[in-house]
Amino acid sequence: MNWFVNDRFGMFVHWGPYSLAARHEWVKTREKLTDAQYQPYVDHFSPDLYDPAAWARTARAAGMRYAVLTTKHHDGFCLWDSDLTDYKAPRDLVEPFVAACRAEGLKVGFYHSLIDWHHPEFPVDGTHPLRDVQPLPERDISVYRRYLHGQVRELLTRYGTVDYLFFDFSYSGRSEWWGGKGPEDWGSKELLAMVRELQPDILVNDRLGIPGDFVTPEQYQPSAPMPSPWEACQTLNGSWGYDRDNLDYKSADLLVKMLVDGVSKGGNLLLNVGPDGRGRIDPRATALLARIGGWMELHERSIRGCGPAEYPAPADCRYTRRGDRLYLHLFSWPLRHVHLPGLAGKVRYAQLLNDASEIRLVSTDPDQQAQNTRMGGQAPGTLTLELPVQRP
Ligand code: FUL
Repeated sequence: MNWFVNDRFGMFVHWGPYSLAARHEWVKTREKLTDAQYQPYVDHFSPDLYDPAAWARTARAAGMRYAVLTTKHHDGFCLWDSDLTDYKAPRDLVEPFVAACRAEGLKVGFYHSLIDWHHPEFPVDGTHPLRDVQPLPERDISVYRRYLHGQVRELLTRYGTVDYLFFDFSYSGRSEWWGGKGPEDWGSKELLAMVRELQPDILVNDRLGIPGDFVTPEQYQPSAPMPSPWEACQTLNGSWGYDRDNLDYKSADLLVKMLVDGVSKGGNLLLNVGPDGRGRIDPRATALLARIGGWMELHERSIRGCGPAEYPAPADCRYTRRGDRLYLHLFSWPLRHVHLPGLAGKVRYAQLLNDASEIRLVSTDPDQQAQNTRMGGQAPGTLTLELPVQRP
């Protein structure tokens, strides 16, 4: 867990034939496409601009310290040269990804879909593109289960150390629509045991339907610290796969706030990019990551190795803490003063992180503070900071 809770920030990469459709990675099932209708994207998946070194540099410059690639998404298409299927990229795309991550000092992560809309023995459920085709011959999930285990074995024995594995996903509740697939269907216990045997130090997520090393809130920020290590995965624009006409991008400001918010509650952020069909990360995404990187350059110390603080943060603020350093993040900039309950007498020195300039402590004396009406009669024990005239 050490690297994971220290690094805090990683890059998720969703990439595959759906990137050519360019309208969300679930396109095959959303539009109920048959294999034949999906095949043009497979046939034309020939990413001539694939440059994983550039991806890794982009991640590193954004302040990310690990990267997670979709080895296979729900469409079943494999990005590596699997011996177990021909439904795969014309060359191994995973190997150069791993090499590029290592060269940039990024930890290596694989995403691997449990769901497979291509495998002939994967049962048709409510999420399957063929859900309305009747009748379909019975399917035998034990055949698929063997295939799944075999492919995970390939991934964990061919590329040296793999630091992280994101399985996706088991169903809970709403079982009629989801088909109720879970741990027995995937052979989760055996699969996890094999993973741990092949890669003893690997971190595995919770989506096998049995406990893993960390939990994975998806596209939301938990409202409070969670009992186990966690990582929120978030999109830039609501889609994981390249979604050309979706212009609904989050701002860099919001993305930084999401990172800070997560760390203040003891969590990581896995932020997604969806490269296009040629292998390039969309310039709109690159620009956002560069802006996050600019912030990280100056504020990394308030993220890396940090976690929650025991003090209640004032409205629209977050604390992150590492040892005896407390970092206060102001999500909106108040007029000149910020009041910090419970901190009077506890802070020796305060400074702005971006330029190391001193922040004056207005009063650290609890008695004096209680009478200080100029500061709006703050509760005893409140520390008041005097902020710069202008937001830096
Ligand atoms: C979900 C998947 O269905 C999405 O396509 C995406 O991969 C996300 C990270 O997990 O469950």
